[in-house]
Amino acid sequence: MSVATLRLVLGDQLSRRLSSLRDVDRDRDVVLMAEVAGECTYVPHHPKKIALVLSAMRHFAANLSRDGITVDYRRLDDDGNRGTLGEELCAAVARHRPQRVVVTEPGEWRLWSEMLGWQAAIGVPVDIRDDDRFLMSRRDFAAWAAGRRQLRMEFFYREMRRRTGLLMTADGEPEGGQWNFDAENRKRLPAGVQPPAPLRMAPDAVTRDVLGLVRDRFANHFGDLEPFALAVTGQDAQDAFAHFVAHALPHFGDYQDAMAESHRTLFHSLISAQLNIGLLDPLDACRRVEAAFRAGRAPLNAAEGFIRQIIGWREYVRGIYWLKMPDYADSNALNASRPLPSFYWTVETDMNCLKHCIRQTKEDAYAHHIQRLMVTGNFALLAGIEPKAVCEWYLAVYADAYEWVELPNTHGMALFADGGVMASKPYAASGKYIDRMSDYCRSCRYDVKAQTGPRACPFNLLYWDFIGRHLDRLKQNPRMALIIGSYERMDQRKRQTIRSEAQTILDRLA
Ligand code: FAD
Ligand code: DLZ
Ligand code: SF4
Repeated sequence: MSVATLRLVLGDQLSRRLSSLRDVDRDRDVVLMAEVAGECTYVPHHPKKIALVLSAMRHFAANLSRDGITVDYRRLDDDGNRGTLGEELCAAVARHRPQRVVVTEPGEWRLWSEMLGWQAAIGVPVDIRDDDRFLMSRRDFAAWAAGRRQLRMEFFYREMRRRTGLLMTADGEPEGGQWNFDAENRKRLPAGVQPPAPLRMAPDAVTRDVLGLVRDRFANHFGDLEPFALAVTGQDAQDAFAHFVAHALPHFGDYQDAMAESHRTLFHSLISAQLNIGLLDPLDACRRVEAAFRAGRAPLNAAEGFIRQIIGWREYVRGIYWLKMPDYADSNALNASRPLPSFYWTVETDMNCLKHCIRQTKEDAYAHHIQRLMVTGNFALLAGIEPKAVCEWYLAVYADAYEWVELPNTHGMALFADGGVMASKPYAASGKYIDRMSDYCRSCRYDVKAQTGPRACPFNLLYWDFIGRHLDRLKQNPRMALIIGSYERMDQRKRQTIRSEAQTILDRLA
C-alpha cells in the first residue's frame, strides 16, 4: 500500500502531542526525521547543543518505532545524506511517494520561508500546521498586538494568566492580590546559602555514539562537548524538572537575578534546552509549579516568578518574533557597528564578570538570564557591537538557542536594536549593578568603584560614554531622565576624560 502521509518531525519538535503527529496512521504513514549538516552549521552551534539535539532525536525516533509508527530516520553519517532538510524531504518523497506531507511550523524564519516553497518543489501538497505547543498562536498574538501603541510584556502576561487560569483565585483575581512579584526577585546571594546541585544524567549508549560523531565532525565549533550530562529523553527531562521543583523552586524567586562565581546555576530550572526541543511541555511545567505552591512547598514569589517566565516572557518573545520578522533582524536603532570582540570566543579578557560568564558558556552551553542580559549583553550594548554579530554569537553558544527566542532577547532586550519594541529603555548598566548582584568584582583586576583612571571598571567608563554618545535619543525617553540629569550635571572635564578613556578601551577591543 502506498504511503498516505509523510510526516516530517524536526529536531526541536520532539513531542508526542505535536500537531503533525496527532492524527498519525500507524498502517499507512511514515515519519521522517533527518540529521543534517546544514542544521548543525548554519551558525557554529555549541557541540553540546548538537549532541543534545541529535541524541534526543534518536531517542524520540526509537520511541515512535516502539509504538508501532514507521520512522524513516536519516543519520548524519548515512551514505548520501544530502545535508539539508529540504533535500532530505525531496529524497524521502521520491522513496515513499506519499499523497501529502505534513509538518509543524518551524521556530525560525529562515526555515519557514524555505518551507513555503516545498510544495512547489516536490509536487505534493504540504500541510504546515500551527505549533500548538505554544499557548498563544501567531495569529492570536497578532490580534492581541493589533491597535496597541506599545506591546508591553506585563499586559500580555496578565492576559495569559486569565487564559490559563494559572495562579488565579476562584473570583478571577491574581493570587496574592498582585500580578507580579518582580520586586521580590532581586536579592543578592548571601554568604552561606548553598544552591542545590542540578541533576546530571549519565550518557547512555545512544548518547555516547552521538558524542563520538559530534567529536569527529564539529571539533572546530566553540564549546566543550564533555562532560555531557544533559537530559535527552522526555523521562530524564521530567526527572530533572522534578528535582528543580523539589530543591530549587522554593528560592527561585528570591535569587533569580543573582550571580555568583562559585554557583553557576543558582536556583534556576535549567529546562530551557529541553523545553525548546519538546521534551517538556510548558503548560504542564507551570501546572506542576502551581501545584507546589498550592501544597505549601513553594512561596508565591517563586511560583509566580517561574510561571511569568514561561507564560509571560517565553510566549511574548515568540509572538514578537513572528509579528516583526523578517525586518526585525535588520533593525539597528543605535547604529552599532563594532565587530564582536575576540574574547567572546577565546575567553581571554581580564574583566572578571565577562571571563566567568563566557567561560561558563563555553563549558556548559548555559548561562542564566542575568548573565546573558547584564554581563555579555550589557557589554555588547555599551560597546556598540553590531547586532547581527552579537545575535549570531548567542544563537551559536547556548544549548537552548533558537532564533524565535534568541533574537528578541538579544536584538531587542539586550541591545535595544529594535528601538524599543521589547524594552521601554535600554538595559544599560555600569559596574555598580554587576557588583550589587554578584561577587565577580571582588576578584577583578579593575576597581568597580573607580569611574576613571587606569583601574576604572570598563563597564563604568563605557556606561557613561554610552549615555553621552546617545544623549539626544535617550533624552526623549522619560524613563532615562534621572540618569541623563546625572550625566548633564557631570563637569565637562570629567566627561572628556570618560570619553577619551572609553575610546582607549574601544580601540583596544578592535
Ligand atoms: P529559568 O531562569 O529557570 O526560567 C525558567 C524558564 O523561563 C526558562 O527555561 C525559559 O524557558 C523561560 N524564560 C525565562 N526568561 C525568558 C526570556 N527572557 N525569554 C524566553 N523565555 C524565558 N532563552 C532561550 O530559551 N533560548 C535563547 O536562545 C535565549 N537567548 C537569550 C539571549 C539573551 C541576550 C537573553 C537576555 C536571554 C535569553 N534567553 C534565551 C532567555 C533566558 O536567558 C533563558 O531562557 C534562561 O536563562 C534559561 O535558563 P533556565 O532554564 O535555567 O531558566
Ligand atoms: C538545532 C538542530 C540541529 C543541531 N540539528 C538538527 C538536525 O540535524 N535535524 C533537524 O531536523 N533539526 C535539527 N536542529 C533543529 C533545527 O535547527 C530547528 O528545527 C530549526 O532551527 C527550526 O527551529
Ligand atoms: Fe566586571 Fe567591572 Fe566588576 Fe570587573 S569590576 S567584574 S569588569 S563589573
